[in-house]
Amino acid sequence: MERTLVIIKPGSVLKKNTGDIISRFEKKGFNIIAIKMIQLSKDEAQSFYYCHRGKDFFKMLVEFMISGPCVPMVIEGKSVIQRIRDFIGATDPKKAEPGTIRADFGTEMPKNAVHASDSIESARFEVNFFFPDKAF
Ligand code: 3AN
Repeated sequence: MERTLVIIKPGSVLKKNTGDIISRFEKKGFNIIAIKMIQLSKDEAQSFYYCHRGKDFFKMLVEFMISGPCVPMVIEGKSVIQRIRDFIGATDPKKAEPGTIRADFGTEMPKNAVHASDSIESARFEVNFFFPDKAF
């Protein structure tokens, strides 16, 4: 069993796609074990994306992530980290496979609808970041 952290990004919340995106995960059979809506501060967004510090898109990414509320959630299941990555599609919505969440709800980077952990290490950090009681 694994846990992974998914964030419905501010652009999706603003466009009122939150319910539709949650529904996609549920209809696929994924188990959401924690969920909340929060407004990230600049410090929090910078800490969450610390691995991208120094990259040319870092400032744009942080500004976007604090532009409105977002909806982080923990999903639990067998091999769920990779399965969720496959399910949401490629980072760039224009390259994401048709039918994936990023293809259907994203526009361009960083407005790619959702975030999902990309490894066990990042999932541990990211789940603990938003939901310390679900740390693993
Ligand atoms: P992923 O979210 O698929 O793991 P990463 O880790 O490469 O992708 O990127 C982290 C976030 O930074 C992504 N959500 C993406 O929207 C944003 N990002 C990545 N590359 C760019 C870019 N060239 N311009 C703007 N935003 C970017």
